[in-house]
Amino acid sequence: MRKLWGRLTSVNVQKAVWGLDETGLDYERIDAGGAYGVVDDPAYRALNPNGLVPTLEEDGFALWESNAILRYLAATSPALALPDDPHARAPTEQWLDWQATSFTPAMRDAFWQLYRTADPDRRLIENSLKQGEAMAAILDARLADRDFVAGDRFGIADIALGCAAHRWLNLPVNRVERPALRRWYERIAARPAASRALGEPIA
Ligand SMILES: N[C@@H](CCC(=O)N[C@@H](CS)C(=O)NCC(=O)O)C(=O)O
Repeated sequence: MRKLWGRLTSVNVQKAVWGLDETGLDYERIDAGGAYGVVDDPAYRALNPNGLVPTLEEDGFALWESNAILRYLAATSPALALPDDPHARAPTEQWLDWQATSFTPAMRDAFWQLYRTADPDRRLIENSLKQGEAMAAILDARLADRDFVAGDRFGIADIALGCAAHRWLNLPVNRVERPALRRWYERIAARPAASRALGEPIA
């Protein structure tokens, strides 16, 4: 049986859940991480030495890193298949990396200070929100004249960035309104396969 390890309040687990739900594959999700623990058990560390979630496990095959899981699902499931042509495929790779290295790190301090810190540091929050706005402006501009982040159909870049946008748009702060980003988010969030991933509070 295919297993996905990870609590649904993790944005990285949400990406894997959404991806799996788009494929229609059967899987069992097992709560792990945060208050659920599990991630320090030797058996879990043998699957994922980082002690982080998510981890996908399939008959002796274990895969961690949420965007690697999305790429794997795209490689193995027609529903999420990427184009073979390098030019057609490259934007997906680019936007996946941008999510992981730019957009999500920009908002990380704001999220941690607002949700995971007893005595939040306003300066860290403000600085992080400023960086997050810069990233949101880039994504909004990208979406001004297109329905999906990469290519002409829904794909794994929309999943990765959709989960990041879900967090960004639900932070309890004032944001600049980004109409194209908002329209895209609402369109992809309405997909049936998004409901489990995006149905939980963000923390
Ligand atoms: N780059 C990794 C990051 C994984 C990660 O940081 N996961 C967090 C949750 S979002 C985690 O496991 N935190 C510890 C915990 O939940 O116990 C990925 O994309 O999968």
